[in-house]
Amino acid sequence: MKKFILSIFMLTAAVFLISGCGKKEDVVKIGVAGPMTGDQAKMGTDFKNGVALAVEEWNAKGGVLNKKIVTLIEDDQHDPKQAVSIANKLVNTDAAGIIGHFNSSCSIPASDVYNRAGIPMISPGSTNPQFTEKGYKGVFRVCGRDDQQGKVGADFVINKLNLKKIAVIHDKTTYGQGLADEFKKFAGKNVEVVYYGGITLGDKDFKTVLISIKQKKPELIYFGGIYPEAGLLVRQAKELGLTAPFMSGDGTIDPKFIEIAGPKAAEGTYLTFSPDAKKIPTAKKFVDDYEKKFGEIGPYSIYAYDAANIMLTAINAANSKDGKAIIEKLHSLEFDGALGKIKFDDKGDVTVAPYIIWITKNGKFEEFYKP
Ligand code: ABU
Repeated sequence: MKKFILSIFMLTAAVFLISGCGKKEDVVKIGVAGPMTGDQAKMGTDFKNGVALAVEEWNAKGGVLNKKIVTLIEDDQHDPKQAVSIANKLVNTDAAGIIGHFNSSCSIPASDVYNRAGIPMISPGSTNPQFTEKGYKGVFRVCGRDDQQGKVGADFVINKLNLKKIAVIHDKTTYGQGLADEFKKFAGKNVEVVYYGGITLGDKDFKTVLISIKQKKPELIYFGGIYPEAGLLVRQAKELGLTAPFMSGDGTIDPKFIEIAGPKAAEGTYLTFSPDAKKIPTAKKFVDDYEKKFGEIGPYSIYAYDAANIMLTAINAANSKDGKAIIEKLHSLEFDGALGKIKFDDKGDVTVAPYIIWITKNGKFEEFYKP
């Protein structure tokens, strides 16, 4: 009997070893986190595609640290609690770095988890200033900040449109309210804010708020929030006969905004975002390759692509999967991105973050004014 049990044990051990199940996977894992499902899924998909293209290019050249790179895609559903839950999941999977999240309301609480685990994160699109103000060494973003884009928007309203009365709405999120407050802080010095208030994320009917705004006769309505709500606000404002132009930030620059608002209502709306990636000479190869593979680039596709390349370059330079070594390289190196040269400051913000004014014309976003 003893002999029989011993043979079974040896046979099981042999099968286990031959199948490789006992070995630790010899790959470098990169976590990709964002809203992969739900009404902001377009942004998550842009992230996923941008990172996939960068990883495919690295793997074609042999990967990093002589290992294949694999991505671990996680969906935070733009919900802060879900973001913390997937952050905990990712730190337990031996990920060397994280590309994400999109929403500042997710990136900020998730950064507590990654920081505790010593894993670097680069957000392609979280613009709330608080994200990099916690003093975490491993937190980076390749986009600008809302104190920068809020000021650019306010200067445009004051100095170019010469307006005197505005309404400010936000979606009560970290990003939406934060951006609206930054805009109001700068604009409110020269312009009367005749309405200030929040709407609820996910609501579909904003007519009560818009009727109150109409009575105050503002010359512009500013919105801090994302395209699903922005599109509905613009459509319903038009239905109510509001003629004041609409302005918002980077959270609305997606074709979905025009689709939801309808091209007629969206005509003439302003927003702040960085310059058109399609006009940046260093981005040409990225744009061609991305569009061949996935179709039209999204606003944050190139940011995700650069974030992934930067993370992999830092891993390669550190010659290690150790978080501390990678973070050191992220702070010290200058990177050649599709967006151009990228260097992080001590906080993890990019040293150059240009914001410009865009306008919607004939159902498309166009660059309008460069400060
Ligand atoms: N920056 C656009 C929206 C993402 C966020 O910061 O919440």
